[in-house]
Amino acid sequence: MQSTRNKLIDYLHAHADDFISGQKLADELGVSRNAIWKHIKELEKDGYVIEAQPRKGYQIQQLPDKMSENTLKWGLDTEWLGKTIIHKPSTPSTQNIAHELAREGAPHGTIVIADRQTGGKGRMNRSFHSDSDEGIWMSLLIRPQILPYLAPQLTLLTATVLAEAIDTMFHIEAQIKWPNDVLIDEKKAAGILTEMHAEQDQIQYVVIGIGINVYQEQSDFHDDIQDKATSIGMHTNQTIDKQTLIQEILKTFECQYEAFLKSGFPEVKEKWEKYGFKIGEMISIKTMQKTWNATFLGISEDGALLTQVPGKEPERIYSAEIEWFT
Ligand code: BTX
Repeated sequence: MQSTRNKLIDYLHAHADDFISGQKLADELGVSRNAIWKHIKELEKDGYVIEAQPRKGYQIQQLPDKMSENTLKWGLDTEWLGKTIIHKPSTPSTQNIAHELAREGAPHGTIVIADRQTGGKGRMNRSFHSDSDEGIWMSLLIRPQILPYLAPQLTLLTATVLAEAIDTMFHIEAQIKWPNDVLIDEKKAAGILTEMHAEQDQIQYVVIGIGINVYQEQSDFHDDIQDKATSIGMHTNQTIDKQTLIQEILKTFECQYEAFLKSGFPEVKEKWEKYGFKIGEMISIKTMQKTWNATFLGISEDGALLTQVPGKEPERIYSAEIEWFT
């Protein structure tokens, strides 16, 4: 259920060109005029700029600079993704909160987002630097009706969503390093961590963690990633509004996810390969058992890395680290 406050923001936003009388707002929202006045005062405390004119009513002028559940929802053009948003100024990891919420039964499409994380997680217990508010750190909780073995395809889908959103909004050519790194100019601008809770043949839920470097300068990155990390801001002169970027990502994700459920992986594969990095080139593949070199052919119709050692049959790799020869 939407709170009165959210309804008020939505209503003022939808009528941002007009002044709306207190009486009209009270009628629309089914509360007293006095309650409307109190909510307006609360919104102003949160940084909303609302003009109030005698006899004309209220008009919203400006959103607060700082991110909140409300500002994220304002203008979010999705059907189900982000209808519930949990925003934290600081937290160890949005993944942890999303898992907790999922276990408590939070709905499909819930988003957890933090200004900064003190214990950002990467894959295989690696850490993901996200201890400043210069990036986007969020987790999407979804409950897909697909078989568990297909879940890795969601990581590939998310990577195409990020590459496409960056491309659409900033005309930056992003690329994807299999399976989950989004690169700009061969350096990592975003990472994805997909975690799943499932039984043999049924997914309970999936949490997709997305970390995007947005405003950092090169010197802002920790020493260990100085030569391999980059941010969107380093590649555009455009002013970047984090909230608009988040909304674009959510909208694109929802759209591609729906298409994926309807038509399966082929469309995702096609998009992924459009952004795929070093397709057709030699790569070094490392698994727990061995390291070898092969040509990177693309991804298979189930999302595996498709490689070929010269003179041998193409091979599908489902889990490995890869390196490129420069
Ligand atoms: P990954 O294991 O592919 O990448 C982690 C590796 O990336 C690190 O070992 C380091 O070398 C490098 N790295 C660390 N921080 C950054 C950074 N800010 N930019 C570029 N490279 C970096 C990628 O894992 C998965 C990242 C998911 C992060 C999101 S943020 C929201 C959610 N919450 C959370 O704790 N994790 C996810």
